[in-house]
Amino acid sequence: MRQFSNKIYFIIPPTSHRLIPGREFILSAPLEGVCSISLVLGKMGYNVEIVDYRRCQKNLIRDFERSLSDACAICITTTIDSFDFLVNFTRHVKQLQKDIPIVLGGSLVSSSPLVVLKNTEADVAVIGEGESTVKELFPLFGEKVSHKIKEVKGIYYKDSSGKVLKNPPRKHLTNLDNLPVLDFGIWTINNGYKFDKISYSTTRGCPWNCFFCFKPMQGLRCKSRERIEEEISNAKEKYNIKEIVFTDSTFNFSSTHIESICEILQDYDIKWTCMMRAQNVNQSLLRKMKNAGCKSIRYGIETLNQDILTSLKQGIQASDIENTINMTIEQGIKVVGFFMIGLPGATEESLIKMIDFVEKKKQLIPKAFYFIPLPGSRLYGSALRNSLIKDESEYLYLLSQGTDRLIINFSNIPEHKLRKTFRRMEAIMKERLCS
Ligand code: B12
Ligand code: SF4
Repeated sequence: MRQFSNKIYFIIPPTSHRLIPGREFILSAPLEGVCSISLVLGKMGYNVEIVDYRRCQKNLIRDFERSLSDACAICITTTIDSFDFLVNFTRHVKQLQKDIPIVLGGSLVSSSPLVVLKNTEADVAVIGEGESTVKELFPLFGEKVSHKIKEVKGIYYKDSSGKVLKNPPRKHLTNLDNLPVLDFGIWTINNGYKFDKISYSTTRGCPWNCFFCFKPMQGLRCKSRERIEEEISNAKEKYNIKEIVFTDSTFNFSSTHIESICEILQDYDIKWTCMMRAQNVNQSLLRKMKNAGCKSIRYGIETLNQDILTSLKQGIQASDIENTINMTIEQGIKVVGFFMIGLPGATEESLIKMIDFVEKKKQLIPKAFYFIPLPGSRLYGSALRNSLIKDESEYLYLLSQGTDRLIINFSNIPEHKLRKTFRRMEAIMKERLCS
């Protein structure tokens, strides 16, 4: 039986993700979800230390060995490219400390809990929103892992024989103001890291239901205006932040919401960016956003082909996209457009049209992604059923090597042509970022 200590190491896996040039800070900025869980654990009396491997690749595990002996648990947040790391890291940890609980959370394990738990040495997978779950789960680690674990909703876990069991799901939080007031301070402890840009969300969930998307959080909930103001003002006062990347899945689910954020931000010298659906936008709203410090908007365009749009998304028209881009440019806000390469139904002609569109819209910064089935999405389920994905763990290994590669070709276009289009879009993006 381990000696009980209150030390938890919170691990951020390395990533192969490449960001838009100029946005690299995102890979060292504090992670909101990790800060929130750490705050809850901190309030429970745990001493949490962040071990951030995002930008580091080598000798990771050897360095960490020294720290293991004083830990009562290891937390790991997971993202789409974490699988390879999770397999190796958890095996190594268990070789050194067999009885240390390893708890996973975040998007990858929320989308593929069974595959991840079966293929790694982790003990528990926390699905979706984690704050309420950890409050019930962590007190159980002091005792022998007890029968009470059966009662913790929202987890998958291994029993003493290693079998993976699933508990009933946990309802999402209804009032986000019941969470501890967000503080990014945990990031500065121990690694002395200084930041002046944060990623931050004012909502959780998304009201839409796109076929290719996996949503780790259900429902759409919004923090109160007072809470948002308090969190932004704290971040300004404590860390003198100069920029916020709003990470809400769809910032423009309501214009009233954006307007109240603009009112808050008017009082601060903060530049900001956000991600929106290319609809329900008008000049007056964009003007308010610009005046409140909005410097760029990322729009999920995916494609300009109306038939494909209809099959992918709910209620978005190609004409909405073009109007939205034009209005945003007119207001002097930078537009980053996300496009998908290799969509089902895409033709060589639609690719040519896309490149033409992007070439003509000189102020648009295009970011291309290959269309890949995201674990947990309906598209992924369909790819499994149609044997386009044959082995899920193999697939997660592939994703670990990076998501900016063509993994499955859903179109009838030859792969080399898709790659050529991708490279052309990347070249246009780089040209425009440098000009
Ligand atoms: C912000 C964001 C990013 C940022 C992340 C950096 C940053 N500074 O935040 C950047 C731009 C780098 C990014 C990149 C990508 N992203 Co992204 N991203 C998001 C986004 C919009 C918000 C994440 C967030 O901050 N949420 C708010 C916080 C509070 O929630 P959270 O992080 O999930 O944490 C909570 C729980 O997950 C849990 N939890 C998290 N960790 C842990 C750990 C433990 C131990 C416990 C107990 C609980 C726990 O508790 C937290 C609090 O409730 C999500 C969508 C979404 N709304 O979740 C997509 C999302 C995570 N991204 C996704 C994807 C696909 C990508 C890209 C592949 C896109 C691309 N093609 O390039 C890359 C991959 C990068 C990588 N290596 O992971 C998918 C993942 C799908 C999947 N099955 O895993 C999501 C779900 C969006 C989507 N549906 O497409 N992304
Ligand atoms: S792709 Fe965007 S709009 Fe569609 S369901 Fe996912 S988060 Fe919502």
